[in-house]
Amino acid sequence: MSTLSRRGFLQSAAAAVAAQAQPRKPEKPNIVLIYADDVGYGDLSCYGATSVKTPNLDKIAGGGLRLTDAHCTSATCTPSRYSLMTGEYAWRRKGTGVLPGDAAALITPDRTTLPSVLKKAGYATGCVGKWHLGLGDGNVDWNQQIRPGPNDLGFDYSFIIPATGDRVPCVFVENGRVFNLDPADPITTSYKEPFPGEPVAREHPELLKMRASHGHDQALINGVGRIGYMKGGKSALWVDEDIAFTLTGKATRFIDGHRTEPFFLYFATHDIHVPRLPNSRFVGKTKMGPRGDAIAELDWSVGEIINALERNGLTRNTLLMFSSDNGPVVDDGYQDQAAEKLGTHKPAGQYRGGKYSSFDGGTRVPWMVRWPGHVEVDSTSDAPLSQVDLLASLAALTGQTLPGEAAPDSFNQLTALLGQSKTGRPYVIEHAGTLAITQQGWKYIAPGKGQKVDRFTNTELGNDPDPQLYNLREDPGEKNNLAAKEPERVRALAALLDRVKAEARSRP
Ligand code: NG6
Ligand code: CA
Repeated sequence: MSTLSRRGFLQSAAAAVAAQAQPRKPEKPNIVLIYADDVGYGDLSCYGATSVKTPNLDKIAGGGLRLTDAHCTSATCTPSRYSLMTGEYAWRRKGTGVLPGDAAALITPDRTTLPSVLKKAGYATGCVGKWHLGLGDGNVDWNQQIRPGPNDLGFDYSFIIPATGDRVPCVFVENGRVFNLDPADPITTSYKEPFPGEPVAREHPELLKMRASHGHDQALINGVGRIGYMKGGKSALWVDEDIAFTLTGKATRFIDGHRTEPFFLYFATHDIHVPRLPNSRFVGKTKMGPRGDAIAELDWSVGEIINALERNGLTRNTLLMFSSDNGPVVDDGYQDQAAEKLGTHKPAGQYRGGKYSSFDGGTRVPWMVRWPGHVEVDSTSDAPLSQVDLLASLAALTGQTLPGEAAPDSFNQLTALLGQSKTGRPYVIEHAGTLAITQQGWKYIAPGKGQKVDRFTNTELGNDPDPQLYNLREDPGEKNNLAAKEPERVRALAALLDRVKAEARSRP
């Protein structure tokens, strides 16, 4: 028995003695979900990376479960987050692609959401970090209370990046109000036209500390070109190099402030999305340049969360999870030497493709789960799991029944999530340019239009006008298309996919 599993065994034995002494209370562990941005399956040392060390992330894995066939629902941010929050595949709805920073709220306040379910169960709910699910009614005024937003969808507290680090407005919003805004310097944004007198990145390359490799040539803020234009709000602008500190501080403060009641914290980091500008404390921590150093910064943030739980005596009673919103990308639009300095590092591990791709690298992401005494230490599971299942699984954990129309694609996979069952969901649907479905190790990618390799990011997208079929157990790298040899399997998987598409709900 390893030291870790022995400790786990002793802890469970102690818990069993305590359970005999007292009547069992309903289980309401605190729930912390650390949701990173663009972290690939191979980016953490606990998933095989050697060019970067992630001791804090490895601590979650060592103290719990490492899932090896876990997927976000889409190969980009907005649709994955939409599914996480609503338990519905984003591709069922129009307008769920990568959103601009001035987009209206995608999720309406009448919907059942992950935080609303936990709030109903008596949890204090907090959202810190990247949102990217739209805000307001489509005509957002950054100088007023902004609604709807996270606080209308079940979060008691929110401190967010409205969209992404590379999209305007480059300000935080706390409980619907721009953080540190000077009312005398109001904010206006536009995704169409520049504002006269405001610097534009494509006109002032000499002012840039990091140049774009594609796009990112509009508003010039903190020496970085962004997507979209903005004016005003000078006192509220974030400093990219401090984002991790600001967000981590808000997240740990939320934990400190709620130590005496059950809480749910959704901590959505900016790392390791572009622009990658880690704090000077992390610059040079790896040989991979800003992308590797951003992983080191992410690991520091995770360590701070672990410490906050520890110092409040909450480690044992907290279900702590880590995952990512889509697969990895190397060059995502800035000249940050991510490709040049990659060396032997494999961001998607043995899988093909990455962010934007229908190949497994697009959605197969790290997912670790730690809950001392409930999840076996230092364990792994290849149970197929999708982030769309989190809503129904946590509803089950907190003893709730979902209304019929809620979370239409979310399966209760609580036992798989805790490593108690290795079965997992019966099939997994992956969404990028086209849809793919995996069942018992066989993956079908529906015919897809468009380029095979993205000319900006150099990602293999998995698009092919012909159907593709891969045996992931023998060919995890999706190199050998068996569709022509196995027409029956292609037909069966395509039919299953069509059925799920045709129904408005797939939840059993
Ligand atoms: C792309 C951006 C990319 C990133 C992505 C969204 C360009 C050229 N590329 O359009 O940098 O922002 O959108 O990423 O602008 S996500 O993780 O939020 O989905
Ligand atoms: Ca992302």
